[in-house]
Amino acid sequence: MKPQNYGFLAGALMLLSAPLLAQNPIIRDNFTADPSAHVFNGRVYLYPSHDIPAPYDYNRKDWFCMADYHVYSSDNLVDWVDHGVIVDQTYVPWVNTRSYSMWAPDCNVKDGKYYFYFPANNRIGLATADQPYGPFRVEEQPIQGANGIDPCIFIDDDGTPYLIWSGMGMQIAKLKDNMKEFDGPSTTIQHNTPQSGMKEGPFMFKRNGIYYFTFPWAEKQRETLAYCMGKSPMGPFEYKGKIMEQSETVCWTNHHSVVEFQGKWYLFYHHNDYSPYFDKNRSVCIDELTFNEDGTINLVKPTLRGVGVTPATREIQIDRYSSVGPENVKIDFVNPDRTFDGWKAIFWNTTEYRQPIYLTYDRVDFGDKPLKSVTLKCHSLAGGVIDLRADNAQGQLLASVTVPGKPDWTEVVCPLQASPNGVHTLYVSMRSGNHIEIDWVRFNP
Ligand code: FUB
Repeated sequence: MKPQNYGFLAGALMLLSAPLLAQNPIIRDNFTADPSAHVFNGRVYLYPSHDIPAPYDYNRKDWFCMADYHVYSSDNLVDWVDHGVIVDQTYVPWVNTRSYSMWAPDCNVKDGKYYFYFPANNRIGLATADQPYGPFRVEEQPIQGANGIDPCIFIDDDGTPYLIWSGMGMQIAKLKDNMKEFDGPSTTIQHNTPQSGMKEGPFMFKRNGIYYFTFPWAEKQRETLAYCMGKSPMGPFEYKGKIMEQSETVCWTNHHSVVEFQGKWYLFYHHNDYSPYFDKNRSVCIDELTFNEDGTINLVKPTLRGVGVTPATREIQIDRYSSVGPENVKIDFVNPDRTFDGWKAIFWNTTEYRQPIYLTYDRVDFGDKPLKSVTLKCHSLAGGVIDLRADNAQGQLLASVTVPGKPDWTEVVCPLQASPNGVHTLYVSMRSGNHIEIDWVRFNP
């Protein structure tokens, strides 16, 4: 079997792969960056790049290192299926098989065929498939004339395809129907920004007849996400502002895409959540994007909670909180040596209680049948009591869970006093104790 034929397994894997849970970051077992999201046949497909720690045969230990691409999909933005590897650096005849330079890709559909564009060695390659999850067949040659990185494939409502990439400036070229040759010369996208600063990662979308040309832009220390609006994909474009400010922590890059799904708009972006000390191992996040009447975009503030509704019967990772009391709740890795194990919420107190010591996690679906008990994965040397309420501090008390004093993590099961119907915020507070760590909370039927 030729290497590029491994993609034939991808479709079959769809049903076998274990779903991954939501919250930010959305993919919790691999580093994922440069997210390109699209809706195909009512399902969201995510084509990120895939950061890996540098292997022995790659000596740039401090740089981006990417050997292949996976595709993920979801029908609710909460559960993500990993369809496996669709393209690897060893499948591409013109790529140095140890260059680990498979940077930000994009994919789109035209006339029932899926076109996956990827950069490597400053050129842009193409792979095609009949399904969004593959198998993808890699073209023998890169796209002639496209020198650079970060391809975006935008298809206008009339079916005209445009390839946009970051080269000497932001470039755009109309493509022929074969999707691999320019239909006319490429041009630099005319747009204005208030000051200079490196730009890359172009992403174009259209809403209500307006074309949005969006890009990461390092006008200060780190990359922000910025946007321009225009009347044609070829420009000119007028700068309108930021979609996201630079990260508060040390992730130098950001990279994004924008998608409409089930009547809402979403921003996919990345941050180095699972790799706080090395910003080239990044993770994809999602937050909602909203527009004003005139089409301008409201600034998106990154959240831990992310998007989507979490079923109460799943392990609810309350460390991905939606709000937190002003002090006395800290978030830390469960195991700093294995960051994909995720985080824990630490409720702590010193001498006197400065109540309330709490956090909230919104959009929990309790369903329409009463739930019977709750399990807390927790750890406390001295023990204490955690209260779980619906909605807020005054809300219905669901359970007061006694956390035993123990040296190890334990799963405590406690009967529920009440079980609400439908979607509620979960309010979690420490009633007594001075240090209780919680990994997750799960309600049981
Ligand atoms: O992922 C490698 C590079 O980092 C991408 O090509 C850029 O957009 C930046 O995210």
